Amino acid sequence: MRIASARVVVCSPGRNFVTLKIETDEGVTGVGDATLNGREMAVAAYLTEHVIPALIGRDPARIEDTWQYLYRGAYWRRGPVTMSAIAAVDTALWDIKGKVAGLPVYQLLGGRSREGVTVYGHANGTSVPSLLESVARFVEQGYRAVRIQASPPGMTDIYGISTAPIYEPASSAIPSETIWSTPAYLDFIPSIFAAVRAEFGPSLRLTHDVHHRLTPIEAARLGRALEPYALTWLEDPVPAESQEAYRLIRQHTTTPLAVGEVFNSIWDASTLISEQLIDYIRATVVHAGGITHLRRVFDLAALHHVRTGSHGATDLSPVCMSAALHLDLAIPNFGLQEYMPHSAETDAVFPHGYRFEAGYLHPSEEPGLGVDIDEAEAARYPYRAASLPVARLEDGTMHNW
Ligand code: CS2
Ligand code: MG
Repeated sequence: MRIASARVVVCSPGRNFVTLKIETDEGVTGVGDATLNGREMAVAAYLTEHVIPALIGRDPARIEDTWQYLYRGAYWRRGPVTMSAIAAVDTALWDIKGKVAGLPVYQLLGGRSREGVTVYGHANGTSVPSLLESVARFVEQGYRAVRIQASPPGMTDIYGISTAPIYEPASSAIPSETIWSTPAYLDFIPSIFAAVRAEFGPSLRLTHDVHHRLTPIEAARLGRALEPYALTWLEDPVPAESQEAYRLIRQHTTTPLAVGEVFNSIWDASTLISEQLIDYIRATVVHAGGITHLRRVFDLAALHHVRTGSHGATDLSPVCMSAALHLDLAIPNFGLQEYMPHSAETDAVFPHGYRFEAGYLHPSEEPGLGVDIDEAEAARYPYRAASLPVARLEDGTMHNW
């Protein structure tokens, strides 16, 4: 069997998605997600100009060799654009291998290690009462874990808060600007945990996303203040280009830490994992080189008592979510999977067989990944330029969004 063709589909059913579809000379197809929020066309061009021509005629069964060929062969290693493009090819080849074998991909990865994939939903509010209502809606639906975010008094338009049914931070082509105040935030966040624990008790698993806004010593202070509320994790307290920065946070708090949604290779996380500076690694299939490479990251994590907590925001397509679920089901050190349901338009473009039940997601039992792209449906939603916002401090200094 040979790869006969491959094409990139860019569509925007509510938000932009980049999808690679590979077809073999025997008519077997596979899909891979290549979406990089706000930089979609860079990955689309990378695939079309530099990757697809080299795929034609290759044996689709040689997943590892193709991964190494694309990684080593680029000479310019790593980076989100390169690794998302490699991920899309890798994911599509696993899909094909599953279809050829007549098995769901998790069976090729060693089979089921658990009955279902525990997911967390995103509760948020502009105030503590509206946050409590939002948490209650998730609990009613059966969620066992929720992320909680609320706006500190006086701060509007901050990361993670939305009244829209489908949360989407990317909007205008030129980034919108938001204002950030660390003192207001640090003063406020412990109170939302106190309120949620008082209302919902100790067993609901809770997380919170700082979204890279703090310095290490500020993060240490927040982690310590949150210890009474027994978080499952505190996410991205500081940007992690400096992995060593986490040593300082770790010295001061027992609040578990989760990092990695912007990572694209094992090298981004090697110090964090091997020194056990984090508790959960949040890298994803689409941005971290596909199933093949993410499995390698997760295996390293397993050696150091680090569990997984893959990114699963709506800017990763149902193709990525399907792939993530097969991996989550198979690996020994699964922790928690983020899950934000997509819009009805997105679900129609990407017909998929995974399902939510009683707080768990279950991957499709169909051969392969159990997801596809309906290209006629996708064609109804052309690409629209949209960027993530930026953040400034109150005095105008650029900060991390
Ligand atoms: C986030 C994301 O889900 C998360 O944890 O940090 O929503 C992130 O902001 C987006 O994926 C950025 O595109
Ligand atoms: Mg996050």
